[in-house]
Amino acid sequence: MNANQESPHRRYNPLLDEWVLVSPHRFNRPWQGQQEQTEYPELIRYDETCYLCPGNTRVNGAVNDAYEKTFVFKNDFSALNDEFYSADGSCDLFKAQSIQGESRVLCFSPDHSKSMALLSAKEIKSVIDTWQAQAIELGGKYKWVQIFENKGSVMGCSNPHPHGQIWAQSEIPSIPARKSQHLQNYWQTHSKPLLLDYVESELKKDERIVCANNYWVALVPYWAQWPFEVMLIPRFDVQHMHQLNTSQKEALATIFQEVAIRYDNLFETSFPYSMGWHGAPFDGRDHSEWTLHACFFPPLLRSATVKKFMVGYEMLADAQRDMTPEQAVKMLTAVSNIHYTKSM
Ligand code: H2U
Repeated sequence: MNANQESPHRRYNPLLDEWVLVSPHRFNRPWQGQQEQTEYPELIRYDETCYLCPGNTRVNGAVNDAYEKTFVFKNDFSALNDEFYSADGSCDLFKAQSIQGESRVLCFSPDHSKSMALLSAKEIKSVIDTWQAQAIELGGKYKWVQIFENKGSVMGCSNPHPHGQIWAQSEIPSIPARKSQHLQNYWQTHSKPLLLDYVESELKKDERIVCANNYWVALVPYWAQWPFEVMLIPRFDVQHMHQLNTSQKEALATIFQEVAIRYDNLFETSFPYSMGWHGAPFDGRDHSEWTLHACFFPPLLRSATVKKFMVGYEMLADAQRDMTPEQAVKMLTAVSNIHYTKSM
């Protein structure tokens, strides 16, 4: 039987109790399908037609502050609000639930031409400070605060101005709820947070580390589904964003910037991704099993224009990837940690 590193195999994701099919030999298959537009950084620092630039008027007529660092506003098209839905579907087959919440938009910088990869570590630290303040405020009202960023039109981002979103809600969403359950199961057996054990083992193996500092590790998880998926995991015990101290936030800003720069350098493009934070729910309970962490899910596969599609087998069976996470790490560590537009 042919058994080698290139052979198809499945890898288990203990956070979500699911498998990913790895088929490294498929990476060189020909591609005659859809090509994405290449996105380069925006050139103008202020765009009078942008809904997110300082001082500009948004779609609904509200005027943005003349902000100098970050700016948060209530999403004019909020997915969540404080109304109550009278749910009459309460049987097994037709279950509905009322949900309350708030959706906010967070502009990372007044400079329209920037992205996380182009902001300084100090400017990224201001974003982290804002994430903290939002988590404290919204976590006081809702059980779940989802901080995320969609970057690039291929990820559904509606505007190139550097921004992310914060959705807070009364019910814990499905993915974090599953994660919570599996973190709890691990805690009950091992009396240690799963992700702290995981990051320690990854540091020892040193096969999937993109970069690391005293407080944080960026790695392509063993069970990554997206070609260049990255997790940012702390090397210390922390459950919530708002618990990070100044040194931990400064170190986070530095490593976040390095991940974003390496992403952009990979195909010399403004690298699209969806990124978000997972931490313990705000339900007043002890959540020692949780470790705050960020997940980056970038869609690009083999160039700035060819993306991975999660279709067919992925929709019906399991996620599947062609190159291995180890090959992805080799590519991410081979590129410079200085942004390609600055080294030209
Ligand atoms: P995305 O780029 O990830 O779609 O986020 C931008 C959000 O900004 C989007 O959810 C909101 C949209 O509803 N928005 C406003 O609230 N007001 C506006 O004037 C434009 C966009």
